Amino acid sequence: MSQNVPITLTVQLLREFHGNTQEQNDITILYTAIQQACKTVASAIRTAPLRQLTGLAGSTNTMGEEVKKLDLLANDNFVDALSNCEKVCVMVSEENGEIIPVNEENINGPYVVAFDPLDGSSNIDVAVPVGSIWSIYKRKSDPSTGKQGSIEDALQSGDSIVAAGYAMYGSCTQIINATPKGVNGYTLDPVSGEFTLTHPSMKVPKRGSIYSVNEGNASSWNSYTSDYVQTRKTSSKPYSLRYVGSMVADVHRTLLIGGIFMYPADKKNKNGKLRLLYEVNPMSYIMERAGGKSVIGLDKRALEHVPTQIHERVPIYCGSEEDVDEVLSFMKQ
Ligand code: AHM
Ligand code: MG
Repeated sequence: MSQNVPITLTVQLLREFHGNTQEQNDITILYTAIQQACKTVASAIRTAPLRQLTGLAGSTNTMGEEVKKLDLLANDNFVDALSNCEKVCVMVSEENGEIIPVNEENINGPYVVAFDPLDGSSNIDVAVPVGSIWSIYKRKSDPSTGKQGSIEDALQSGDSIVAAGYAMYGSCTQIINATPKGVNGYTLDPVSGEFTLTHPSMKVPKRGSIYSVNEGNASSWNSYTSDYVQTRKTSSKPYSLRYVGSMVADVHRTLLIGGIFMYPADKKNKNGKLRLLYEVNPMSYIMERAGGKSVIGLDKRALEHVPTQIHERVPIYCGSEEDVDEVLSFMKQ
């Protein structure tokens, strides 16, 4: 009698990186660290009001944003887990102004990880879904030199991503992860403590019926964004507007049921609000691997853009292929 044996994220990664034993070993270990950090953050979020973990930490980060207690907890967990896993030479976090070196004994690590430890901070205290986002790159420098990973290792275009994913701390805890083999979704099983495959081979629908954008910024959008949104609202089959304000939740919905997620440039945010390395690139990589599109401007895929600063911001339009193509047609006009 055959029984369905659950497939864990770890088992799936071993399959996806089969054929290159070193890479398979390194990535699986690196993901053990990521999974550990996600589980700790998920647990802290679920019990935050009981453990006095809601509210502000009383400091601001280098971008002048107020830091929440859970931002710090999440960042510490990601930094500690990745710094000690021996597979990472340098990290970039939304919460740290500079690149984060790893422990001296681990500087030969073959990978660079850029992450937003807790995305959607403004939603933390109202129990709306938030998440963690990451992208993983091979280091550019030679590990045998015995030198720390550097900013040059971190400033790579998204086309160099080896794997990227996000955890969403919502009604359940899920990880969506993309590799060159495709996109798979895993749900944290509270009984086994494992991220278990529940959404195999995810594909974003070719077209959706939802647009997702902070429409409060509409008066300072560029004309093509305004014209596109107006068309979506006044066509014979108007789209619905859904906007959580947590990128993970808005992109997750777009991935599952299609449509478009945007954070355009506006008069206040001249390059948009979202950061390339740890928000735009991982989500764009996931979207493309799932058959969707993600652009930062006319005929410019997000993943092509080579950053010059670790906290560089870019506009983003991502989601279903036909919906992104429609925005591009407005850009061309
Ligand atoms: P954060 O990383 O500081 O939480 O900011 C990023 C968040 C995204 O999750 C979300 O898409 C966006 O900011 C929402 O911004 P706004 O409130 O301007 O609509
Ligand atoms: Mg963020």
